[in-house]
Amino acid sequence: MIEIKNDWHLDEINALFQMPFNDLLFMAHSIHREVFDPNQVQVSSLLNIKTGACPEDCSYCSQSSKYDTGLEREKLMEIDLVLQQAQEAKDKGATRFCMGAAWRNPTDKSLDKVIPMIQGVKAMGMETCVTLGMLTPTQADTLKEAGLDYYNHNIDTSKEHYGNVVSTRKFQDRLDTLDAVYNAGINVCSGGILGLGETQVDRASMLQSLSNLEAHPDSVPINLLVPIPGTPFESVEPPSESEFVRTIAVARILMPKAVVRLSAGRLEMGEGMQALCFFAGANSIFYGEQLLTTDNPTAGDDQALFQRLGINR
Ligand code: SAM
Ligand code: DTB
Ligand code: SF4
Repeated sequence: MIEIKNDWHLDEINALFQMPFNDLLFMAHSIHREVFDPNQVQVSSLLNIKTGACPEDCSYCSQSSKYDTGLEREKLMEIDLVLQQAQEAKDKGATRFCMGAAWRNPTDKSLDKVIPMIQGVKAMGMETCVTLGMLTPTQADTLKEAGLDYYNHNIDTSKEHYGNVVSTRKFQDRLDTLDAVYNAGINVCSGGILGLGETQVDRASMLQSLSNLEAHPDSVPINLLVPIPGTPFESVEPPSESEFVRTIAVARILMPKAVVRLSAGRLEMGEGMQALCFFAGANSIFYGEQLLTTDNPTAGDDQALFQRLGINR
């Protein structure tokens, strides 16, 4: 019987991180197998519907107005173009379409423009996800009424390290939006980034915050920082490969029923590392040539990878 716990202690999580690698992977994979088909990986496609000029100062992000990253700002995309891209993603095999906007929070007026995009994508038969920044409870209810399936809002790192990464909002602001999304009845997608100069204890603390939410997130993206020239974190030392895989394994153990997404950073990962992540409990990826502003493996490369590993979508 798989036990779902919402009261993980930091010591327990640190102890998981300290286990011998093979023991940790065996434990995580055993849980993974009990809950999921171990050979199935869900695929989501991403589209940035509003690029750049974001007022927040997230030290990892290409879209913050505070750093000169050479990114050209663009207005909110026209709906026809969004739906065309969604159709292309569907034709390539994506089952969920996630639309992102470089906003601190949406205004009610801008939210009104996103709603027909959600409805249009849903009408194509794909699951819908958006990531638009902070939401009020009323805005979350509006999105639920529009039929939104998932809202992505990452806590990014530990509450202790948060102030070293972002200064324009508080960790608690992120939790408040997650509460609003959960209370509206929308599936919660929340995870973080490795490679922000955090310690292993920060990684444990980040996973503790996620696993001790009122309910575990339905989806937990684990991103490897894509270093962006011009941002304060452009040359931060990345975590070792085994440390990244460990984090996936611990996420799987703490949140057995969550879909753990091996998210940004896969272009830097070889076949072996991605295979280990899938073994450790990752069962979703971003699929398609582009993440938000950076590149991702091509759909063809991922199809070939899945074929070599015997993975189905
Ligand atoms: N502006 C909204 C927000 O921050 O909530 C939504 C879009 S934002 C780009 C979505 C998430 O992408 C961030 O929370 C962060 O976890 C991730 N992200 C952004 N830049 C990244 C990078 N360079 N490498 C890895 N993940 C990144
Ligand atoms: C998430 O956890 N990762 C995605 C998605 N949610 C929105 C974003 C990754 C962004 C990588 C850097 C870029 O392309 O700008
Ligand atoms: Fe803005 Fe989101 Fe980038 Fe932060 S992560 S700067 S909120 S687009």
